Amino acid sequence: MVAACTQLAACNQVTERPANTASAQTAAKNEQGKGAPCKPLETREPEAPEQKPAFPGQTRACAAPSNVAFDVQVLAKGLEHPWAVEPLPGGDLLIAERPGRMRIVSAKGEVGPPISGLPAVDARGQGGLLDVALSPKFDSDRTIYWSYSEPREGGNATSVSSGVLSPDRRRLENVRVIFRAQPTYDGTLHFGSRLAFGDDGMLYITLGERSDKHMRPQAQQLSSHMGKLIRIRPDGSVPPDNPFVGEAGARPEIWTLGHRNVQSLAFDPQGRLWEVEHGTRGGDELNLVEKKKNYGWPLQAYGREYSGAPIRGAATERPGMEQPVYYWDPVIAPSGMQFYTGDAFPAWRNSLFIGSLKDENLVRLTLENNRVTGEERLLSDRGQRVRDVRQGPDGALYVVTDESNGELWKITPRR
Ligand SMILES: [Ca+2]
Ligand SMILES: [Ca+2]
Repeated sequence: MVAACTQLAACNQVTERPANTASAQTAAKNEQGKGAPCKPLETREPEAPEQKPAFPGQTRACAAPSNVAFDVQVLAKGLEHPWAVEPLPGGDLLIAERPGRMRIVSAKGEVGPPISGLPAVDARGQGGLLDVALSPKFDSDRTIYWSYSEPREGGNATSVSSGVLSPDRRRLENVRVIFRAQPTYDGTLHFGSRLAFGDDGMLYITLGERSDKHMRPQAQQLSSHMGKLIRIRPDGSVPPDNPFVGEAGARPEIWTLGHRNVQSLAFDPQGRLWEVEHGTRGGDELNLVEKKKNYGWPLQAYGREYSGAPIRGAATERPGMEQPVYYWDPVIAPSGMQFYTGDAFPAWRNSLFIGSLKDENLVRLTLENNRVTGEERLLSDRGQRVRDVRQGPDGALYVVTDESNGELWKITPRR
């Protein structure tokens, strides 16, 4: 049973950041440039100590304490492995829970009942109900999109469905599957996936490569959706300007290739698409996503196998493959991301927020000229796996935690 925080005062928990003298701007300047010394945020031993970055600043960016004081309000508890939080117009929050439920939490923290009408999910392992996204025209069409591991004959794979939220917000109607990743595979790992709409009106979908060694090469094969970013119209049809349309044997929905397992996707304020993907041990990656490009996996990668062995056949640099803008060693296990554009936190404007499952915190990056200039970790005191982070219409940040008793947090400037 999900218990709402009916008395907000009782649910509120306040976090104050420790005071720091350096500002984010100072740290960023140090890194940008002129050879001035900088203290990297990451000081732990690397997991792949032999690897070298392709350019300065590709890993271990300067510590960039923003010295922003904020409150964390626990809006809801008792959510079962929430995978996505999507702010609705007006301030309520749409939540996806991995076992296969979607529900609305009101702006005041009242947890609504599961919304009916969703298709079945295969919730074993990393599977289940994954991301949700609102139609760009949600105000008029009330349409919701969601990704999930779809149980199929012979296994499962990631699919995306759309449905219209009923006026009483209790049901999804006109539900239809608009995308089915191929091939079907009998496994429980690396489904991706995040959804994001571009200014071009297209829906971008991230997919994993299903993890098992014999599946990995499919990330480089255009005949497979595995390990790809997908671009489709909201009705599921293929836009004619996709890069592999008309290429024999290629799946026309593919936008980019060579991805491992992407659970973070967001457009920046300039309209460019970025993703963060789960790498091997010592190789989580931030990438700027551009049409038709090859992001390397499994031929180009940072990190090692989780067994500690080298990745057979992989190098950290290969011609024709994109370098990550940034990589984490040790890994953070990234999920969810948001470029901050609100007015509530002027010091955080243009920062990139990324959830960390493994380190149980919220990563904040500063970027300049497509390079990471600073890194900060927030919410570390709470000890919960951060699964998704989104900005609300009020400029607050909303976070859900990947726990059996998962929570929804609202982050606002300290009163
Ligand atoms: Ca989402
Ligand atoms: Ca890569």
